Amino acid sequence: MSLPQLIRETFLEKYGAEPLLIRSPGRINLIGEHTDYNEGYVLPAAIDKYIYLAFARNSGESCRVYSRDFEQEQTFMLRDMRPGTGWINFVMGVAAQLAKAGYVLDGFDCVFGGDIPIGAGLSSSAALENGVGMGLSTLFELNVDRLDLVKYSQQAEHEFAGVKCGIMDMFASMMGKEQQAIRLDCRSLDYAYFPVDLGDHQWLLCDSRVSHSLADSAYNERREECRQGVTLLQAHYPQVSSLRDVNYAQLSLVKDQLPDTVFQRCSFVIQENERVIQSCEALERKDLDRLGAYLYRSHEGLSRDYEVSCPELDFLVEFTRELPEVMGSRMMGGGFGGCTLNLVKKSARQAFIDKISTAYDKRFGIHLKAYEVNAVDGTELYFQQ
Ligand code: GAF
Repeated sequence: MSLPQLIRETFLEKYGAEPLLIRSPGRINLIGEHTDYNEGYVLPAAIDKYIYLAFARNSGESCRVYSRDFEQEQTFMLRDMRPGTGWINFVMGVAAQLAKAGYVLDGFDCVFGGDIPIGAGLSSSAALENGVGMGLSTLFELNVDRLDLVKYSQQAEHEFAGVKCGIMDMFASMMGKEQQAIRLDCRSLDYAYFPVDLGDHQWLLCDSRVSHSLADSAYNERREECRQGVTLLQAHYPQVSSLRDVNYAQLSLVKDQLPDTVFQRCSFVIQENERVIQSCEALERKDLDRLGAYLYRSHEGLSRDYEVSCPELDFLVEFTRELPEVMGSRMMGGGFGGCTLNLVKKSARQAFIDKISTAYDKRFGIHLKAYEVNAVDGTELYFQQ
């Protein structure tokens, strides 16, 4: 049975009504890490790993939600939506944002499940939040604008999950397009699509299968360090309102006035922003040498200056450096675990997976997982009777 069928069947079994189905994808990010909350640029794509969500109204004011992956049901009342524990926050958080924006909701039931690996940095939570927003908008005929849904997903993450994330993950999952990456300006939210077709090369994910527990706290800490950087920079450059407004030469001029750590964080973000723009040019020209070099430089910065990598991710990236079939590699997403993104020659794909898996297993005793992913359309109504 396919995944959407399974979700529908589970819904029928548990709640006895015919549901509508939403499909919501995870995302990769080609380059532009930790730039979104600094009002910079990112280059993500929605991928063919999904969460499916089934929804139907019920006649009460309570909402019953069943996670197929966790085999667990949680309920909440619409008149009492407050941060709880675990995955229900991603559902309740979005319902609460819709209610706050004045949309009228009634009781509903929901079943969801998917094949986006959890904790692998592929944004299963953003996919879930977007799926809930789209599902409730469809179910209650609210006609909420897609960009507003993206913002509600982000707010849900801030207020209910406690992670002060940027907008990239939910934007990519909602606005994705087949075969395309999205260059997003996270300040204006202007965006443009870029073909990801790379001829005889492909994108390949290596899942380190580690997820270090400091990820959320360190993420919020990095955000705070960047904010401090902006405040200090404003003393010299009053027109600056985010790191996006500063170039590396300007930053270097005031290096002595900044704490070392703050300088390091700012210097990474400023250079990463430039790499996004340059990577788009390289993609357009199909210049894989250049693109690959930017990936490696991005990883160096994330590891050394932004300090969000970990030994497992560093190993996976370093291992590829001597392999002629790999053009570039870097850690992807928030950091401290999850996947590396690799630009690999298609014909050497399996040999590469074998080599890197053996080496990783030998070094860390962990069985790596490799995922081949394709760029797809964003969150959408999948089925409605
Ligand atoms: C996480 C966040 F959710 C994103 O907003 C982004 O900041 C990313 O880390 C790092 O680029 O996925």
